[in-house]
This record gives sequence, C-alpha cells and structure tokens, in this order.
Amino acid sequence: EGVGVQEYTALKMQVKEWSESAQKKLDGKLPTDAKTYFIPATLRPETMYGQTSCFVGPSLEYGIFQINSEYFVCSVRAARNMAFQGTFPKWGEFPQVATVTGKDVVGTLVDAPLSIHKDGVRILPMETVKDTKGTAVVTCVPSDSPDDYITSLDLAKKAEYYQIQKEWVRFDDILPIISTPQFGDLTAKKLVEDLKIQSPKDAKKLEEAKEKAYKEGFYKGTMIYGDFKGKKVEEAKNLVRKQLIDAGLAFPYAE
Ligand code: A2H
Repeated sequence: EGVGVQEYTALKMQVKEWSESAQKKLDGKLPTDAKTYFIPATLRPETMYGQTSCFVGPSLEYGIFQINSEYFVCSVRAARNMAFQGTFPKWGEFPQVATVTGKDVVGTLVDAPLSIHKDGVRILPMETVKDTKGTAVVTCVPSDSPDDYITSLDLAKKAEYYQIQKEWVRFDDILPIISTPQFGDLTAKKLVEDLKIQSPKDAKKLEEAKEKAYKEGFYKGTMIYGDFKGKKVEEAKNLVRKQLIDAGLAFPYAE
C-alpha cells in the first residue's frame, strides 16, 4: 500500500439478533433498544447486492463504540481512525462501551443493505481477516471475491468443525452481479476453479486471483444486476456508493 490512500466504503449492517454468546457478554452494556451495526470496509460497493454473510476474525478483538444513539462494531484501530475522520461526534474520541471477540459474535444475524437476502445474513468466522487493515469486518460476496468464495465453500463443507449451521453460509445459488469478457458472470468461482484454489490458506494463488478479479472487474466489467444494470463497473461503483451513503447505510472511510 505504501504512500497511497485506500478509500473504502464503510457499510452499516444493523444487528437484528445477537448470537447467544454475544448476548451474554453484552448483557447490561448496551441499552436494550440500541441500534448496533457491524461495519465492514469494502472496495467494491457495487457488489453489495450479492452479500451472503459477513466475516470476522474469530480470535480478533472487537470494540463496540458509541456514536450518539448508535453503536458500531469494528476493530479499535479502525475506530481510532474514524475518530479523526469525523465519524464520531467529538474529534479524536471513540468511546468504547464493550469488547467482544470474533468468536463471540459468530451466528449474529445482521441486515445487509442492498442484498437480495432481505431477512439478513449471518456473521461467520474467517481466519484470514487481518486486524491491520480496514475495520477487521469483511462483508462476503462470493460472486466477485475469490477469498469470500473459497472461505464460504470451506465453511459450508466443514460447518460442524466451525460450529456453525451450514444454512448460514447461503452458498447454494450465488447471485451473478457483474459480467466480464474473460471470467463470465461469476468471476470468483471461475478463478478459484481455474487456479485450482483448494483452501482459504492458499495465500499465493488467492493473491493472484484477487489481482485478476479486481482488474478485470473494474476495467472490463458490466453490471448485470441492480439499479445500474447495463452500466460499466467503473461508473456504477461510485453511483452505488453514493446511493448507500445518501441513504445513511454507509459512510466513507480512508486509511
Ligand atoms: B472487498 P485492500 Cl466483491 N482482512 O469487499 C482481510 N480482508 C479485508 C479486510 C481485512 N481486515 N478488510 C477488508 N478486506 C477485503 C468486497 C470485495 C472485496 C469483492 C472483491 C474483492 C475485494 C466483498 N468482500 O477485495 O488490501 C474487503 O473485501 C479484494 C481487493 O485494502 C475489501 O474489499 O486492498 C478488500 O479486502 C480491501 O483490500
């Protein structure tokens, strides 16, 4: 990344129902009617129609931060950055009301803005989520992200091992959102299969897949779903981002 600034879209995924373990941990720490949101940072707002779940690092620590009458779940590092970007009411302050681990919140049901899954999606574990970038929350779009595709496949295959319900992965029929000349309309699936990626730990191949998916999607992709169907991805990206921000469902986040 070096000297460049990464302009993310921070999405607000409202909690509909906490997992049992999160509920226990948070008892008495949040008002009962609190509006709480998981905040994934994404570079691909135009893909939000295809969200199927949302990932946290199971062994990472997350803070719950108060912003007036709302609460955000993200890494402490990200909250600190947000405090210097005008996200919190008092510049430089990011009041933390609780701490949870990723493992605690797995199974929580959240709203996924724009997603076809109107009844919400589940918080799921992803071992490769880093605490050192974004918000340490990653929304899952298996049609266009090779990481998300292979992690979902792995979670669905080993649901018992991960102590999740297979249905939570919502991996059965992936929604095609973007079409590209080289990879068709399910870019991530095509690349995972072409490069024979076997597991979320195939870091080198995933890096290659990510690079290819991103370039082809951004420069050659056309939207085949949503309000900007027919438009180039390059153009749709900012239109979807603006739509989410104007609706109060997202905000800009940079690092
Ligand atoms: B992207 P960059 Cl559809 N750990 O969003 C691991 N991955 C993280 C992360 C973290 N702490 N924070 C963000 N990310 C992911 C959508 C998407 C993304 C699609 C396709 C590719 C893609 C849906 N997931 O990213 O290293 C987030 O996933 C591939 C580049 O800061 C975020 O955008 O450039 C992207 O990585 C940010 O990666």
